[in-house]
Amino acid sequence: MSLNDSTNNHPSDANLHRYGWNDKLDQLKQASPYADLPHGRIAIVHRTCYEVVSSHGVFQCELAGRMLIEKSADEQPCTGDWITFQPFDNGKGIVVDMLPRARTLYRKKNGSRTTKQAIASYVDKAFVVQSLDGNFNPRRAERFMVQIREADIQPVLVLHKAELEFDQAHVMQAIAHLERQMPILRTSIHQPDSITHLRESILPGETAVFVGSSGVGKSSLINALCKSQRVRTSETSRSTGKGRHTSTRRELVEMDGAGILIDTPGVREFGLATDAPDTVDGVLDIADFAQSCRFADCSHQHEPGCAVREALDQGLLSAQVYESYHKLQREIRHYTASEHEKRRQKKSLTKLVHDVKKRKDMGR
Ligand SMILES: Nc1nc2c(ncn2[C@@H]2O[C@H](COP(=O)(O)OP(=O)(O)O)[C@@H](O)[C@H]2O)c(=O)[nH]1
Ligand SMILES: [Mg+2]
Ligand SMILES: [Zn+2]
Repeated sequence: MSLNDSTNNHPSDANLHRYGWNDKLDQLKQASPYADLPHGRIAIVHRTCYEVVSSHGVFQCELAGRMLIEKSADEQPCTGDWITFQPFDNGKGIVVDMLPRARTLYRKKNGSRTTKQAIASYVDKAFVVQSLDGNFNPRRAERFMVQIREADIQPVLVLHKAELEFDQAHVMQAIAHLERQMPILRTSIHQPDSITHLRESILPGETAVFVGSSGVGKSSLINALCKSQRVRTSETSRSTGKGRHTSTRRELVEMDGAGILIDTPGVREFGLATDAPDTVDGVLDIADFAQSCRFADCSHQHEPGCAVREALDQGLLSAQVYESYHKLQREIRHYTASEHEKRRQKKSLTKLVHDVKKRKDMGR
């Protein structure tokens, strides 16, 4: 294939900048052993096939065997990753390398204690969508926010279906601490101004991921931002009145004007996969209190001179947020401990293999 081939409906070289390609990425690529091959961004991950957007069109790629072997599941490319690939004539190709990851959103996989899963990479903003028809849950939002902040991504809380009736005072009071830490938007597909506002919060070349439970309206929001219908939404089933869940994959689309949007299927559980307990202080807005604790390593439980507990007693900090703080800290400690254990086991296995090999060599 001639690499100068370019089909009309595919991004040209310059247009990959709209997908977030920049000088820094270019330098990373030039420093890699595959600098001569074309690069692209993962738009969709199917079971074993990766849809790659490149300046030569969209390619259906498979992973090079070496990448399958050398990389664990969470290290293999996910939506939003930048890769280099060997193209073939028929729009097919092989992913041979991946540029170093940045700003990747992970989560802990359901049912496992430690295995983490990469959700999206090279993300600038993460919109945590909750709908005001019963999905609103500040504890769930906090959990998302911690994981997002930890990845150096800017979190934004989106309270969607805002045209519905809801208890304003209750909602505002429950998110007061989050509101001091991050932007909060209220949106509805029935309120065009709110969609315009949302669109304006995503800058040209930026990548925004939408996360939240199934049925909250993530795909509808993305379609509203794209004008032309881009991703599948669940239409409310007439018989049950509930939305059917249709998104099963993470999908990257270009917003009208500028910006890249990543839709995600709803996740029921968003387990923390982070070992940075300090992030929790920031998100829950208790860092300022914690600074005044008598002991620098105060756990804010039983220590004398704990300014966090004092704030709790004075009603400056809500009991729910205080409890949430300890719950998230416990979860992070568990995750960190099992990661350490995993690493230790891997190390001793490597040593065992090494020792056996050495003994065999000596016996020769
Ligand atoms: N009332 C109301 N319903 C909405 C709004 N946005 C989306 N929906 C409905 O919510 C349901 C789930 O939407 P969908 O975009 O598929 O949610 P997703 O699972 O988060 O992607 C569908 O029936 C939509 O029509 C909104 O602003 N207000
Ligand atoms: Mg969806
Ligand atoms: Zn304290």
